[in-house]
Amino acid sequence: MKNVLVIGATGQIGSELTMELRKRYNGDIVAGYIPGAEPKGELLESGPSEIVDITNDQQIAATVSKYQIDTIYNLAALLSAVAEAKPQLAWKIGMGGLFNVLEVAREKNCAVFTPSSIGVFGNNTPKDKTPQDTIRNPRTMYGVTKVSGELLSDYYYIRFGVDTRSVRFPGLISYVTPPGGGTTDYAVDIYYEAVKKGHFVCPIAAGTFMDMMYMPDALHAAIQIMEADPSRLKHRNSFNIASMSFDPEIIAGNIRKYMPEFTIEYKIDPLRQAIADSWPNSLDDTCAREEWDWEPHYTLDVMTQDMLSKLKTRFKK
Ligand code: AKB
Repeated sequence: MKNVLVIGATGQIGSELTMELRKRYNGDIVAGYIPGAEPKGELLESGPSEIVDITNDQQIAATVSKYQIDTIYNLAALLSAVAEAKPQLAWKIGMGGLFNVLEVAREKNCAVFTPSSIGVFGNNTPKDKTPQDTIRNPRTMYGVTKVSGELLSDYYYIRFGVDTRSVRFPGLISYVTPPGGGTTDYAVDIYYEAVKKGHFVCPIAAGTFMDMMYMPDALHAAIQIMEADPSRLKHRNSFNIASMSFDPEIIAGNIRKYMPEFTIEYKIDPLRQAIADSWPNSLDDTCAREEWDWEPHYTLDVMTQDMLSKLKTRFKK
């Protein structure tokens, strides 16, 4: 039996990860949410939910005690572009929140998963096949909180033995819950606009390559890393994982394979473009493959077919 608390359960990753964990484990999988972002439908009906504001350590501790939680998935965060608009809040949630989670985990003996991101890298990091262990010098608040979070999570493991583990997510693409305020969001929006309007105004320039991943692979990674044999892990916070790397022209071309009438134009968002330019073109995920058998399953082409078919059904096109 496994009892899991997912903090941020109604967000882009949380809404799908909570359901996946409920399918996999027969304990209590608690959907932690903040007022205004209540779970709905199947997420609400298929298991317990509790108000858990990550900035409130009492709420985290009370929920962990009530359900005898053994694993916390800490998914609360502001994404990169929003974090630049609200850096103080990004720090409060990203670092203050993580500190609260780690303290509760230390006291109540929980394992902790906190996603990191390609955002930990910066302009001085090698751009292609970025290695696992390399320069992490981001110039965004999002990146600063993610690097600091990796260091703090490793500290809690080394100093207190808290079982902290993490992966560096690339841009995540899904048709279920839209992301909010990320730099890689264009790669989700492009599918919605293709289906709704047949046309997309892209905020990221042609030729800008970033790592991306289809959500089923990301969910699989988040679960597999927590189930990995600890004796094989040389790294913990955090592993490079990779699936596909493309620029806007490549994804648009792939959509055109199934919707020949689809068109794209460019209207660059300078903030998002600067962030994208500071991130790697592609990551080297050898350590994840060697230490816990990470392997992605979705290609760009398979993802495009699935995204278009699911969104066409939803929007009845
Ligand atoms: C973002 O664009 O902010 C996120 C990320 C890559 O971490 N999707």
